[in-house]
Amino acid sequence: MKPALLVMGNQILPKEMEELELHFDVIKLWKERDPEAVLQERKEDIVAIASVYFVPVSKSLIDALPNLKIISQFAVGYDNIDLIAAKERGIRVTNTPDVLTDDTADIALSLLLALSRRICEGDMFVRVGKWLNGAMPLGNSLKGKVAGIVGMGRIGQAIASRCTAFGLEIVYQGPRKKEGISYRYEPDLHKLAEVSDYLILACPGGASTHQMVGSSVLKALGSEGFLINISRGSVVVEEDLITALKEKRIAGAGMDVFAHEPNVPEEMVKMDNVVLLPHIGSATIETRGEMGQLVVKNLLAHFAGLPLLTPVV
Ligand code: 8YV
Repeated sequence: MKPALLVMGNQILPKEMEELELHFDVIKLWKERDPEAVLQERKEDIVAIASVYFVPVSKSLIDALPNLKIISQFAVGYDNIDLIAAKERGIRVTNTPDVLTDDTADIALSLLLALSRRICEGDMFVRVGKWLNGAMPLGNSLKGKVAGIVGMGRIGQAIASRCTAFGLEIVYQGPRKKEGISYRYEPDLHKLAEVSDYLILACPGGASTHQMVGSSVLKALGSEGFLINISRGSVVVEEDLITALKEKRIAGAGMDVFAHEPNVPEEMVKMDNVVLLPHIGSATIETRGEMGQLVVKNLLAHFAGLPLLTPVV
């Protein structure tokens, strides 16, 4: 009998899903009409979870599955998983780092360019025929501007090297100065915002960064500053951002992530000083395939008694 694997959301591509089905009795929870009943019925069999960032793997779910051994997350971020509860039970957790770094950094730069050079606005300007009546407003050049990067991990570093290529100066913030990184470190988020033309959030989600960017940080960023978020919606106080944008206390925002995805605040949708994306940092065929491969390989390694490829705990 194949071991039972609970898949929480519909993001793994067909090829990797087929591989999972070859080795596991796959329960596709998002397809079930009564997920609670399925969990109740299968709770003793489930030994593994393949999780997605937008469905919580809570303590109560972990506690409800007495034979759970591993949670293989289809994402680099794992703030949806109760790690303490997993650790307590000796349940292993894996994620999908590295393979999505470049694509996610590319999305940060796409937002940065779209904002500074008014790309979305320009596209609309042509489509609706406004060009026939004259030129559109000017954008801002990047050369010599400061990118303040919050979180100098793998993705932060990839964003920094791209920004450097565009002539931006880099300053970064995080819990500590990083060994071997020569960019200027600014431990204070407010001070970082003050010196930044573009404040780019590339930190992990979770308790340590929860609502870290609110009205006072946005005030420090100032009326010429742009906010870019490719990390987690939970890092920003969305109401404060809406107010700052409405009152033009910041110049604009580029958002790939939101507090209550897939819901985007209606007020934001109506604004023209924002660029909004549907959480597509890792959304390429190549990267989603590699992420799926890591999910499969971590699960197979675990059940073969081999070391995990990308363990979190
Ligand atoms: C999602 C992400 O994983 O990796 C992360 O932490 O936020 C994204 O790459 C992706 O949308 C797949 O769920």
